[in-house]
Amino acid sequence: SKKNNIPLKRVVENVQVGNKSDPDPKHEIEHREGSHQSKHDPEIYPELNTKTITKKRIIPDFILKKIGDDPYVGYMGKGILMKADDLSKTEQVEYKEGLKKNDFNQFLSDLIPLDRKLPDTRIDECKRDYKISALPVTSVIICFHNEAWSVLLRTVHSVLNTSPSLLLMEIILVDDFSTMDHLKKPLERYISKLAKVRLIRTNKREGLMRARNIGFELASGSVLTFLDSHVECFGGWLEPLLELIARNTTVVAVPVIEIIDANSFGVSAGAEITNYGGLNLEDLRFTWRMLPTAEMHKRRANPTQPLRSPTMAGGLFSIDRKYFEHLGKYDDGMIIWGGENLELSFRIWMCGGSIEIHPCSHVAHIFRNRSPYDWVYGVNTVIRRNTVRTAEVWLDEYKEFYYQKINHVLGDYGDVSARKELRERLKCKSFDWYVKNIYPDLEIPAKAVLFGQVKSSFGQHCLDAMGSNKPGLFLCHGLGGHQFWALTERGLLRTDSRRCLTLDRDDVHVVLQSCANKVSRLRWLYTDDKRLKHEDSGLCLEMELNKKSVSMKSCSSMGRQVWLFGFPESQ
Ligand code: LR7
Ligand code: MN
Repeated sequence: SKKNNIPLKRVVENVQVGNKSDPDPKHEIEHREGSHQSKHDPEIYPELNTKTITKKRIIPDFILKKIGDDPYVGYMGKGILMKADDLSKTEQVEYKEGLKKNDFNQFLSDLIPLDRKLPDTRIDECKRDYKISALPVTSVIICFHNEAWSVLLRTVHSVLNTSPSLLLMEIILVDDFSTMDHLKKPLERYISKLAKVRLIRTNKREGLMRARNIGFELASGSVLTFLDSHVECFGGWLEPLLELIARNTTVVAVPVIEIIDANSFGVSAGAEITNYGGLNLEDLRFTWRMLPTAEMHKRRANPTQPLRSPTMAGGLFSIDRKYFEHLGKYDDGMIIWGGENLELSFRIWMCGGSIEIHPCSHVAHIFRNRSPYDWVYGVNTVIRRNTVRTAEVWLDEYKEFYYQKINHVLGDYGDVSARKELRERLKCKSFDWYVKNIYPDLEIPAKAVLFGQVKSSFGQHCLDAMGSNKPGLFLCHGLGGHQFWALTERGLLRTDSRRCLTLDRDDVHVVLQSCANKVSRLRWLYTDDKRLKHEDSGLCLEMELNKKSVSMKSCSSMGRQVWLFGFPESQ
């Protein structure tokens, strides 16, 4: 491992002090692959001289201006705000291609050294010596599908550079059937020079759950540390996680997840825990929850204390290897992406373990709005399958919230009997126990008197939350989701557990607002003649002639004010 660190240090020096033959080292770097390394250590990086992967990158002038006196682009996690207009025509083509392929700014990432430094933002109490010899050794497992070169290798180098070598058994890269050329031979050649880094490939697209299980099979460290393929670790991230597990092997240890901005590649860095893992019962999706200010203040009395979290985001955590196996690894009936993070979270808590976020451990992750890769079966089918598997095995009676929302269209979710047996065998507690003991703040959606879609009496169109706060009309699809509405006992018309239908202050436009707002403005009456009457204003919901929008009008006998509640069978 020392071997790894020496040339890497030089990379920074190289970029900092420059190469004598190049008067302006910042202006021209051979990049993408951190290839400046080859100049200094052809023994270790001979392949970087080959044509396949060496590519000259010229740093655009406007970026040079922006970095000023910094030794290189992205130094200390600093971001660069940029847009296509800042670039030359040819650069624009690359920039746009990079965005399209990755949904992050690959063009900029390619200009940032693979071993850029990040600041140390930890609170002082975290900066202590750890008793390395008393900590377990970890295998780091990173699975990826079609990841960008500079992003993947920055992840690898960051792990190598920030982990005490005595604690790092190996890094196992699991290539989940990528198709990109740079991930073939070039990657093999590159990592063959890095001690401790191994690469295994799946024979078909497995999805991240099975790919991680494959990584587990190969791992020999006593702890497994899973990471996404686009992260950067802060110094000191690993020791606190391993220490938690050293004390208790049923603790699943999670770092504070910082943000790498998908466009500027700036790394935000905090010191404290500001968020923890939550859950939306109706969508059965992971959500971030803010730690209340009072809680944050309380934590300052003992700032290095880990925070127990009801769920985890899923991407970054350490777990004892034997415990992971005992718990049943990942559900191998799950595919591609989604759902496994909650499934594992429930499993850990309900079967006797715990999830703890350590405030001294920080890892940054590229957050993006969309995953650009091929979902093989379609994104909705994939997520629904994994989520239904989770609900069937772990949610007990609480699964009804989700099932109601998807109109009980469960789709093909495969066979879950082995997972149910696992739950029996481990004598896990009920979901109700989990809610009451681990997640008492969980928002339980208000009971509905009527629910389903809200369909115009003219037949085709349904009230649709449109994924925004301005609902409109859309062709009915019968799958719930944005077309799910529930009229509660108190007369609130909600689309999810938080957002309710109400009128804008102008009393004309229909909007979604927090269900916690003043209740008199939120109340609706579903009349005997099937009108939706807003109590406060006395107005009725009416379909516009364009059949795309709704607005509030004086109540009348017009058919455009008649709405049918429920799901297709009952309409
Ligand atoms: O078919 C696939 N095969 C893969 O190997 C699909 C994905 N992957 C890899 C992919 O290359 C990446 O490394 O799996 C990883 C996760 O996929 P992302 O990064 O596209 O998605 P994400 O960051 O939104 O993923 C979050 O939710 C997922 C649900 O299945 C997983 O739990 C991810 O690990 C999780 N990531 C995090 O928790 C990081 C923190 C961000 C948050 C929230
Ligand atoms: Mn990710």
